[in-house]
Parts: sequence; C-alpha cells; structure tokens
Amino acid sequence: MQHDGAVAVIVVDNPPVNALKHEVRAGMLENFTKAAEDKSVEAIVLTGAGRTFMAGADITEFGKPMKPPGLSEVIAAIEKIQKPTIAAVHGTPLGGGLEVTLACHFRVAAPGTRLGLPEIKLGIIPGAGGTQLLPRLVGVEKSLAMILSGDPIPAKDALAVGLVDEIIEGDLVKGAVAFAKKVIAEKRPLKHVRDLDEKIAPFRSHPDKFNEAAANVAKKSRGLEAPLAAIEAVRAAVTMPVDDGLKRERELFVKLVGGEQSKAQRYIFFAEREAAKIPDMPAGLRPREVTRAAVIGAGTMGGGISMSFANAGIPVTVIETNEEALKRGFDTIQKNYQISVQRGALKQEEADKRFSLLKGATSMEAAKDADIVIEAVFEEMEIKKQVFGALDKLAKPRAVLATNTSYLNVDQIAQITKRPKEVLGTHFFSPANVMKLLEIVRGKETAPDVLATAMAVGRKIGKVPVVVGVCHGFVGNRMLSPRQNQAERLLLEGALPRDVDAAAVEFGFPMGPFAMSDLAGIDVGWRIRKALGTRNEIADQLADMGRYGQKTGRGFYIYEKGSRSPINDPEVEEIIGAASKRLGIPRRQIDKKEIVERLIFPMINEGAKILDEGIAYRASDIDVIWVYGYGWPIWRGGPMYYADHVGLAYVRDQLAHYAKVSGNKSLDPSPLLTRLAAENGSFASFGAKKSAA
Ligand code: 3H9
Repeated sequence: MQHDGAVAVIVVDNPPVNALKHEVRAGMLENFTKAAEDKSVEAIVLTGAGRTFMAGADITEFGKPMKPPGLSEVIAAIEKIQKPTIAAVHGTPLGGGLEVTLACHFRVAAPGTRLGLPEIKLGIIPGAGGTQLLPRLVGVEKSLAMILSGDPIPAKDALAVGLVDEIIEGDLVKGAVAFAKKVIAEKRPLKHVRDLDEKIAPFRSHPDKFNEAAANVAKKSRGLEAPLAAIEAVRAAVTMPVDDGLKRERELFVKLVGGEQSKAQRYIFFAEREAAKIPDMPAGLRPREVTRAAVIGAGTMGGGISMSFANAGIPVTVIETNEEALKRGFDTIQKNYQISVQRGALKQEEADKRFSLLKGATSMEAAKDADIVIEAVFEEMEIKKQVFGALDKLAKPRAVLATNTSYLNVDQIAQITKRPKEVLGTHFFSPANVMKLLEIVRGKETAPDVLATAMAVGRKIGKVPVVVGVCHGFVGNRMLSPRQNQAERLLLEGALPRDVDAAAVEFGFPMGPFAMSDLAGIDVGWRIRKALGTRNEIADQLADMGRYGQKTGRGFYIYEKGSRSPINDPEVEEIIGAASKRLGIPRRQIDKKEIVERLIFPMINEGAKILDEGIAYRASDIDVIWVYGYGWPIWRGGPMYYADHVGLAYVRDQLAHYAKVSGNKSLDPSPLLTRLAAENGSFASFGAKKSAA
C-alpha cells in the first residue's frame, strides 16, 4: 500500500495477469482493512501492477479446496467501507477482477482497457456478485449480453453504459488519486452498486423478457449448462433481494465449477496456451518483425486470409493473375465488411480503415516487400511449386514463405526453393477471417525463428495457432478422414444420413458429417480421392450424379432454393440400399451409441498414430485443433481428452469389436492406444502436458 496525501493506493502485484490467487485475496483484505481503520486515509484507490488489472480468479485453484478468504468475503469487506473506494483499471479487468471493482464506489479506466465477465467461456458463471451487481449498474440487457458472450467491452463503451465513471488519459494512478481527491472535496454521495435499483426495477414486471432470452440461449447453447445458469442468475438479480440473489448465484457457480463441463473447458483454456509453446525452441528466440504481408490468390481462402491481416492492422497486398479475378476477390471482401457493418458488428469507419489496408496487384513482383507471403492458390502441387519457384526469386531475403494447404507436402514445396528454411505451411480454415484455428505446418527444414514468426503472426491476427508436422491432411483433416469413412460405412451397414447426423449433433457437433459434406461440397473430397485413385461408395456416386451438396440443391439431402435446411431424400436412401446389396453387406438396425463410437473412436485412433509419429507435440494440441477448427463440443474437451475420460481400454476394446463387426481392418487399435490402454495410461500423460483440470 502506498499513500498520496489522504489517499491510500493498494497495488495488486501478481504477474503475469494479477490472477486473484489466495495470497492476493488475503493481501487485499488486509490492506483494505488497514486503510479503512487508518484515520489519516480519506479515500482508497485499488490498482494493478504490470500489464493488467486483475484478470479474474486464479483458474488453477478451481477444483481444489479453497483457502480463505474467499473472493466474496473480500468483496463484502470492501463494500462495508464508508470512505470512497475507487478501482483504477487497465489492461483486462475480467471475471473476479471486474467483480472486485463492482464492490468499489467508483471505477476509472485507462483508455485501452477491456472489461468483461468471461466466465461463460470456462463453463461457469461469475461467482462473486457479477450476475447480481452488473445488471444493477448497467442494466439487464447489457449485462446479459456481456455475461452470455463473455466478450469484454472497450473502456469507451463501459463509460457510455455507466460501468466506468471516467477515462483517465495519462498516468492512471495519478489520475485515479486526483479523481479520489475530487470525490472527497465535492463530498460526492457514496452509493454501492448493490443498493442501486433503478435499472432492474422495470424488468420485475416483465418476466417474459427472461423467458425469451432463456429460450434463445437454450437453442444456441447446444448442451452447454453455463448459459442457462447465467440467465437464471440474472433473473435472480431482478426477482430477489440482493443477498438472496448472491446466494443463488453462488449455488449455481459452485455446481458448475465442480462439474465435468467446466473442467473440460478449463482444460481447453490451458491447452490453448500450451499449444503456443514449441518444445525445442532455443531460449530467447525472437520472432521476426512482420509489418507487411502479401497473399497470393484472392479466392475464398486468399480473401479471408487477407481480411484477417487487415483486421489486425497489417497492410496486405493481394495478388491475382488478372484484374478480373482481383476485382472479384475485392468485391467479396468489401461485401463481407458491409455485412459486418449492417449487423452492427463493425463501424463503417473501421470497415473503411481495414479495407484501405488491402492493396491489389496482378504481378508477383508486388510480393517483394512483404515480410510474410502466404500463397493461397489452388490445392495442386504443380501450381504451388510454380508459385514458390517465382517467390524464391523475388521475395526479400528473410521473408517467411507460407503455403496455405490442407493436405499437400510442405517439404516438397519448400524444396523447390533455395531457401527451404524460410518455408512452412499455414492451414487456415474456411471462412479464414472467422475461424480461429490455424495449423502451422513445420517442414523438415523450417528454421525455428521462422516457425516462431508464424506463431506470433497467427496470434496477432486473432488465431489459435497450433504447430503440426508434415503428413497427408496434417492433424485435423487426417483425423476427419476416418470419421468420414466410418460415416459412409455406417450407411452401408444400415444407417441413413439423418441417423448419423442426428447422433453427431446430439453428441454436440454443430452438424453431422453428411450435412457437413453437403455444406463443404461433396465434389471437394471426390476430386481429392480421384487424384489419390481412391473411391467412396456413396459420396462419389452422388458427386458423379452432379449432386455436390447445398450449392447444387442436392447432395446427401435436398435443399430448397435459398434454404440450408436438409430434407431427407428417398432417392439417396435407394442409392444407399442398392450399394449395400451390391457389396453384399447385410443392413441392420444401428443404435446411436454405436454410431457415435464408430464416428469418434476411429478419430481417436488416428490421433494416437499422429501422436506416436510426432506430428503433434501433445494430445492437448490435437484437442485444441478439434475444438477450434472442427466444432468439437468444447464441453467435452477434445477427442483425446474425451478418450482419457471414457478410458483408453474401453476405446481399444470397442475399436477391436467394431473392426470385427464391420470387417474393417482400419479400425484395429493403433500400437500407442494399445500400449497406453494396457499400461492404464492416458494420452494426457504422453508427452509434455500441463493442465489445471
Ligand atoms: C473468475 O474470475 C470467477 C469469478 O467470477 C468468481 C470466483 C469466486 N488464472 O492468455 P495469456 C495465465 S474465472 C490463472 O497467454 P494474454 C495463462 O495460463 C476467471 N492463470 O496472456 C498464461 O500462463 P503461461 C475469469 C491465468 O496476454 C499467462 O497467464 N477470467 C489466468 O494473451 C498469460 O496468459 C478469465 O477467464 C487466470 N485467470 O491474455 C480470464 N489468466 O504463461 C482468463 C491467465 O504459464 N485469461 N493466466 O501459459 C485471459 O483471458 C487471458 O489470459 C488474458 C491475457 C486476456 C487475461
């Protein structure tokens, strides 16, 4: 604690993010108590040292016995103080950090601050008053939006809704002390947030508002428990006296924090951060500076990748072979920005600023100043090699050269250049400006600082980058392939597309494998298989008939014009039945459990091979890839985590059983799975691993 005249300044200092671990809670309680008792202190400022004000509870403490004082106890003590209390925030006051500020009489913020209650992303709800106090301060609708999205809001929005009282330009603590002195001098009335009623009162007579919100959330939450609990807690803020509401919030929080969903979501939180760590990087290695990018190709992928750079404020040159293709690409980008503006997600001024960072060119020469060049042309080896041959001649000496590919051999592409050390793969997911996952393919010769640069750039453009090794399909698509094969196989053995899709959706995927094929285009896999000389019985027959999926109105399902809702098609059912007959496969009733296990266990089996081959550094990297790139339900923690939880021996035995039932050797348990199952081991224990779960 420091003193500036009659103002005491309590500084929380627990790097890197001032998480509210036991010592921080105890320290705050002690210092607030001291300051409250000290007659020379007339006001108290609470602030955080380092890069941020408190970013919330210490997540690693969840699931362990809590050492007192609890956060609620600290907050209750702050609320009792009769002198002005001012939270001076910067960085990311989040979760419990924001809840502490709600116990203070006033909040002031540095300009770049982002304030929020992100608990929902960890499968919990705010547990120290957030759901009860935020509605009293900023209103019910704004609170629901913040609590249900978990997204922080910028300081200027916080000022507009009354979450902060002033934005302090310049030195935050000095400004906060000056603010405190003003409060003392003006004898401003001291009101606690818990005593405010004006903003929640109108909702008491409108319980239907909550029912509406709950119904909407239930539709979107797909198996997640926390969003519904959040609604219930905010409802309690409106319908109950504050202390009863706080009790209800606590009950809901405690139940969620002890549950399996939050455990899985916390695991993914740490897995995501672990993925940023590359085991064999030399200490102190610094990424190269990237101030300018070039993207070759203005198609769907190239356009989305370019937008990701522009969105992060990095100027990008988009290169196409001719003006027409370039114009088409830019028109699509412009349209995408306009959609965001119309939806209210982006201000026109910001969209214009981003668009202005994009320059078009029709000559590869334009890539010569770029610090990173991302090639996003057709997924064909020869074309990619041509592009890299040209790039090798003109790109600046230490430019990072990346190929955006979903399957191709990055080493072969690198070998075409005289600088294979500068080459790697970046596998973006479509739509590239939206999807969070970025597989970074480390080639045999990729230099460590090139890899570090790609990781840093990935994070800068808002992605979750995960390093993978070279193999056909890398991690995500390689694991997707056995899932698709089994999905087809299930059709031949007796299931229908709707049965398989329904089981996948019930498990928690946003859509089933056949609806996904129809969305992505059945012709995509068909072309790849043609190139590989392989064939899928049903999908390829549909593609042969020109049934490519949604884009042709017919695929595994029928789609009416302008609609994305799948309609069952008797013709497809006939095709499936005929195929079973032709292949001599007897059709049988297949239950949901078998469908789910036949979809998921082969993926896990492939994941085990990937781990064994060192294509992924750790099982948790595979989980991050599936959660962020393929719609794996986050509350199930990813396929490898899921396998550890159902038990590896069970997965092994079921795979062996299904291999027998379906006469399909590819289902045989992999050596690593077999070994770990026999040892009673887990994927988590295989390779480096850190988790708080
Ligand atoms: C809560 O508050 C519940 C309350 O309502 C009720 C309680 C009763 N705890 O992300 P970074 C670590 S729930 C422990 O790379 P950035 C992180 O693992 C909490 N550790 O930095 C990493 O460690 P390492 C609500 C944490 O600058 C290091 O800090 N709050 C925590 O990109 C750096 O993290 C949240 O959910 C934590 N709370 O982003 C906020 N936070 O270096 C969660 C971080 O060993 N945190 N670490 O890998 C974040 O969103 C981001 O970390 C933040 C900084 C935006 C703060």
